[in-house]
Amino acid sequence: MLKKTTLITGVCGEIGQALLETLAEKKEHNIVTFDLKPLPKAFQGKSTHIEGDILDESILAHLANEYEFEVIYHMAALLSTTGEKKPLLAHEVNACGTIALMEIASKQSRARGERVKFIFPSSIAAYGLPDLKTKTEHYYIGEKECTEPTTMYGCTKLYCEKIGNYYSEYLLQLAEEAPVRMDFRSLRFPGLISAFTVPSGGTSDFGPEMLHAAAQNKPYACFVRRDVRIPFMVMPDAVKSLITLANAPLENLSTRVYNVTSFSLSAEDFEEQVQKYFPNAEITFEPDLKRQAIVDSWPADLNDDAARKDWGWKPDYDVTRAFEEYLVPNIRKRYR
Ligand code: AKB
Repeated sequence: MLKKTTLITGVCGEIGQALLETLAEKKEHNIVTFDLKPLPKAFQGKSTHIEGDILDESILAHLANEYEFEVIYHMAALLSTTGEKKPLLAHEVNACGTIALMEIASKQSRARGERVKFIFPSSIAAYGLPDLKTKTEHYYIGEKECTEPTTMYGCTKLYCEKIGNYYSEYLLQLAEEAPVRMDFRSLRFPGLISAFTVPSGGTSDFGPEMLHAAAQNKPYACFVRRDVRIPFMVMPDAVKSLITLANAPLENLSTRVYNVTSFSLSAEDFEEQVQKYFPNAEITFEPDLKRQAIVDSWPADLNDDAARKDWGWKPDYDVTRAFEEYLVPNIRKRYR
């Protein structure tokens, strides 16, 4: 018999692991997880795990035939730095893989007459500011401004936002009777910081890398200039935002793509926070001009008014609470 299910793709990534932990605790869902890698030991038993490639049609057919999805959290993606090293693969995974999954959500929505929710993490990489002057002048970027991404990762995120909107509002618009369509909802995330995992392949990674290195007494050479500024958020708030958006009544949503953020820090501010808790940290700044240029094209901060107004978004962690109560104690424990 088909079981009503929540699917998490890319579960072995940073957001995927944190999301599985929270959803499994709630015990409200039959959870299926999907990733190229096996589920880490600590998570075994929390979900039915399927190991495979998002581009493998036979695995996708198996998922579609075996389960009735209520919610799909589609976290699988190549991040911005990896995407610049392998742009075609990033396009395949991030764009083609996402559309293949949207097809499943769409077909199941039509077959059951119920809108399958498709929750998609987008990113500040969907923005592209042409120069530092514009970055300073357009400080709190709104969803509709400056969407000229400079990376394959950013292009695929922006593109999938558009396709998600298309699948939710217009797919089969010429059919005699309007079909029941999937329900796409997306969050444009800032740089995310977890106490339990270290990112890889992203360009906002300089923040979390600096902190995790300091906690291990390792020297760290930061790959961006001191003055580079982007918004950040800690992982519990990222998970909270995904679940709150997924549970929000559709009639409250004025858009399908929302900015969310918590605090904005320059690389130097980040260093200051790290030094406050790890005074012996050895941090130097050795900018990599190419990765630097990517971060320069991202906004200094985000305007998340729409999320606050439509579905009550409010981060639990400002910068002080983030370091004092979540990051530092958990990271200290981790490397003790
Ligand atoms: C990356 O750096 O690629 C990601 C992001 C900001 O979306 N962390």
